[in-house]
Amino acid sequence: MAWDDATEIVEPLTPPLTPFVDTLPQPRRLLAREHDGQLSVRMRAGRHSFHRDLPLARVWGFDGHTPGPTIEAERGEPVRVEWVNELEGTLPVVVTLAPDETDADGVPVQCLPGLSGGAPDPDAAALPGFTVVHLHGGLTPAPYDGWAENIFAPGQNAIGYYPMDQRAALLWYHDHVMGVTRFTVYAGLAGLWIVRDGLERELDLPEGPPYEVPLLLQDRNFGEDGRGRLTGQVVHKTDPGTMEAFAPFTTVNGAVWPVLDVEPATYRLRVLNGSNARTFRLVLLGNGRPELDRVVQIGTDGGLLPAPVALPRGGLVLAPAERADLLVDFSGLVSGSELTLFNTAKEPFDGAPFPPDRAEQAGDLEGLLPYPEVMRFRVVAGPAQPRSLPRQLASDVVSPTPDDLAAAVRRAIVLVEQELERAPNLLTMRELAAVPDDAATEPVITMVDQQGQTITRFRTVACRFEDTVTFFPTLDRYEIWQIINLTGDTHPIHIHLNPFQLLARYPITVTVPEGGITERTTTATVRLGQGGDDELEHTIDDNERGLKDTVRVNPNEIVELAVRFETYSGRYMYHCHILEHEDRDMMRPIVIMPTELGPFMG
Ligand SMILES: [Cu+2]
Repeated sequence: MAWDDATEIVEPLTPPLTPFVDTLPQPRRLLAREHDGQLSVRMRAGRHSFHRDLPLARVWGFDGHTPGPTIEAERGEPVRVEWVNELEGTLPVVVTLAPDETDADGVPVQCLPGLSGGAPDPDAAALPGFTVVHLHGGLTPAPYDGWAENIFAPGQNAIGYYPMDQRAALLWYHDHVMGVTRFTVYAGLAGLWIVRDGLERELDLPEGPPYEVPLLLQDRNFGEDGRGRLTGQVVHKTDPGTMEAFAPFTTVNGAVWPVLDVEPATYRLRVLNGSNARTFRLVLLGNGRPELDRVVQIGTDGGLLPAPVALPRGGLVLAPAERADLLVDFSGLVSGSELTLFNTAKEPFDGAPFPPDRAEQAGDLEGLLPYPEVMRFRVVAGPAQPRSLPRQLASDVVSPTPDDLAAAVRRAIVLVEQELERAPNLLTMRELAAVPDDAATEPVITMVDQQGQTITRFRTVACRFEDTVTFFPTLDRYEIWQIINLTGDTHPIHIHLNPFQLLARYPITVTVPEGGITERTTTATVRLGQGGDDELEHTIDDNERGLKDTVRVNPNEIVELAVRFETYSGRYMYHCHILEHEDRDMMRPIVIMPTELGPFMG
């Protein structure tokens, strides 16, 4: 990887808010066991302080707060939640499409607060509080999984039943309503959910405050009054060149650039990227130097890794919905020491590297990263408590056997961006079916090897969410999914129900002829092998060698994964977790069926 030409010095913006003055908020803990597994969570409008110097913002939140309470459950102890929809009024977010990509000074409008000349979207302004709650990472029966079209209006209450027959892990719950998830989650409808179990407790890891700290990262933007002062009004802004909202201010647990006082001890950080679209690459700096050696990663989306791993050299990459379970050793630091987390990922994220030792200067207006600050840790006096690290963590991450994989059903999915006239580009996930050699009269995706020999031809069998289901996985049987990225950006693909394991990332070069992507067809050549100008490594990181439920599919790349749907049959979804993509239209249904019903299916 070359980092030299990846950076250029830009004149940074002066932050309109002072960083590292607000204390990191800690969401209320809601322990299911203390309520016999019967919880009631009210979705309500509320007022929220994103920063001490901002007026209170109108938000929607679980229990009226953003983030909502952190629900903690025990493996094997089912939790029943009554999701009470008491959302009053209309969407507390001003949604706007700015008329230009940059302001008069050439600054991208997404780096700036305010509407940048855009009008408030009247449909969004009139949107009532429709919701359907999804527990991301939950092994949840289909009726309770939060199917995007099963919508509850204000005054209507949903019951969620979560068996919790699953490994300890950090999950999260959030709204999933069809077509507007990017607004409802942005308005505040998200919270963390921690599953605990005995296997994890045997390792004696920090549990609960003060040494276990959940960190929910989300970027947010705010309105501006006529005199250029921030109003605190939450703003979702896109522009003609960017369909995603990349907001300039990073919040952690709902506070912009907060600070956490830590003792010289080992802390367990449970990190989730809950942003709509922004990918973070986190680098910890002390006195301007990377301190990544203080951090080890012990868990990922689906819980503990087999063994602790070091963070990637360039920093910890978390795309929307990805999680990391980290142990950070603050011991040996004198009182008053400060360590700061920075984000070095430019947007739209495509995997491009950035030197970690320059993280403090990672601000990049072109890269829609005006302020690289994330949060600060300030060491206070306390007993030094270094913690010895277990060498082995999870022994229950079982990989599929060669026999499992040989018998697996293989599926192929392609990520495409279709240019439309007079409308923003449409991103879709298209399901493919192999065509026999002699039947290639229709538009196809041709996969060729490095010598140019054709391996497979694929026709497109489904494009939009409403298209008929083509994936009917058999319960308890391994499947191999290949996700082929024809776009220029990284997409975090999330599959509901069971977590999966990555098998490979393959570099590819993609050729799409003019007009090759139409409403219903896809024409492209996908050649295996790395292109000359492609600098990505296309490897599986050590911290991805566990159970994942969301995987980054980079440009010029195929991700191959093994998934086995277990326990529950029924209708679920898989989708891109960039919420602007999921809403339009990177989401597809899957229907999981028991083997015995196979003979009776049409
Ligand atoms: Cu996407």
